[in-house]
Amino acid sequence: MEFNLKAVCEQFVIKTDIESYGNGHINDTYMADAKPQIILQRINKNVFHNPHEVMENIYNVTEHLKKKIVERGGNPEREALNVIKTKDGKNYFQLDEDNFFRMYLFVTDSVSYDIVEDPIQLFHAGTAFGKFQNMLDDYPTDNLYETIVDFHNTPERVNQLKEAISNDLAGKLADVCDEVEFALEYADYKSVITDEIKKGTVPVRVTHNDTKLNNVLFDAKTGESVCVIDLDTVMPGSILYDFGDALRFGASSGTEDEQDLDKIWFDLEKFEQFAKGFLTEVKDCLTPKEIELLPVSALIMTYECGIRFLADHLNGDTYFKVHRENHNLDRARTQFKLVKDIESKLSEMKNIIEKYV
Ligand code: ADP
Ligand code: GN1
Ligand code: MG
Repeated sequence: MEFNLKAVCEQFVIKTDIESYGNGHINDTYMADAKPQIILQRINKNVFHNPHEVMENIYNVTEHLKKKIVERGGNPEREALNVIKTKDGKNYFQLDEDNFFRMYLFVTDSVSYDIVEDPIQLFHAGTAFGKFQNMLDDYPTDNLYETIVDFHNTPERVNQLKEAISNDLAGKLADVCDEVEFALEYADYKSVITDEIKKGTVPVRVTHNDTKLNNVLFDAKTGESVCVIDLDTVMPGSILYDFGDALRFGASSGTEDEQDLDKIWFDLEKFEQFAKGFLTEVKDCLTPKEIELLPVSALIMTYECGIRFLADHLNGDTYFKVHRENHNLDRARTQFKLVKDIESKLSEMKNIIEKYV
């Protein structure tokens, strides 16, 4: 569907032409070199059924973050997302029943990465997500809508995969028997985090829940992290989700959709850099169970993402954006390769964690 984006920008009192931008899998993102530079996004209504609630969360969380950043002597226009309101004073513009747009200040002189070029970037990403966690430590969990129910409920994700297998909507099941077999074999890990949450040994905190490397912006000159973005899934969750998910993407030796699996392994140097940055910020607030589960959280989050990609492949690619045939299948395969490799490195990961807690 084509949109008159110029007219959409005018709703936010910005007169500009605008171009596609970034590599997110969910929303449609555009950037304009206007004054000020801005990001426009069409919120994915298929994924976020209630954009109003998403934007209320984001507005309240970013206001909270900006106060903290000012108290710490930082620059709130660069270190937090800044929601630009519409001419009617709203946090988003609703074009019609299905199409919701929001605008942010573009974080100036920033870049995001789809693959780690230098492990030090992961140290900076770890610091960014650790600081983000700290700044939201006193944000009340009951002040947040659950924008995607059961987002990191891995047992529920396994149920969704089983449903996709039995429906075989896209008729692809016969071609992915090996992947399905792997997914079902590794389902033994599915409840490791959720069981501890139920017991209360892993506390529910305000977490980001989508700590992919390209959801951190880095300073184009210094290479240090500037701002954590993509706040659609900020919800009550576990710190293990944020730790594990960041490593799933950041500590891989290759891109998420690499087709040559010989190029994919879990890089312990990258793991160590992220752990160092993250734990320097949060180690004092972790419970013993959280510390114990840090290594396996990388396995579980990678497994969960792998089965989500596989389920979407079987369902006919209705959730994640795809840019080629079998794109979700390629992504599932890299995740499963990583799961196996992480499993063989868990004891080394434990030793690394011990250095930083
Ligand atoms: P998605 O949910 O689709 O992943 P994101 O919010 O992560 O969407 O945005 C996609 C990409 O756009 C990011 O990875 C980043 O490169 C860029 N981006 C998003 N917001 C900003 C911003 N405020 N300033 C600079 N770049 C941004
Ligand atoms: C999506 O939006 P993006 O591209 O940052 C997804 C994450 C997945 C990730 C896999 C809301 O993240 O959960 O881990 O793709 N976000 C949502 O790359 O589903
Ligand atoms: Mg993103």
